[in-house]
Amino acid sequence: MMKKSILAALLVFACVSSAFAAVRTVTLSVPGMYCAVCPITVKKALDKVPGVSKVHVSFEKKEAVVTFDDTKTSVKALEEATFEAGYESSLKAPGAEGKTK
Ligand SMILES: [Cu+2]
Repeated sequence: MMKKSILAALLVFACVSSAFAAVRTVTLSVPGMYCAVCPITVKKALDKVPGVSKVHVSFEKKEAVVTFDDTKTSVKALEEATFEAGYESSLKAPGAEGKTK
């Protein structure tokens, strides 16, 4: 009886922790892109990061929308990847969208 409840508790814990291990989508601001080839370089750099499943880079918006598994990589690793490729990037704060310059 006791053992079973411990097992049940472990199972619940496993479910909870896998719920935290979520696929996240973040928007990175990449202000250093100045021509149409830049987004391709940025996309390639982000695609190479393990755990990244989807990358969409917009030259017009100067941003990269990245979908990744946060158990395999982090926003910091993504920023480092673009930096390695020659572009500084930073996480766009939610709500910064549509902000006038
Ligand atoms: Cu360029």
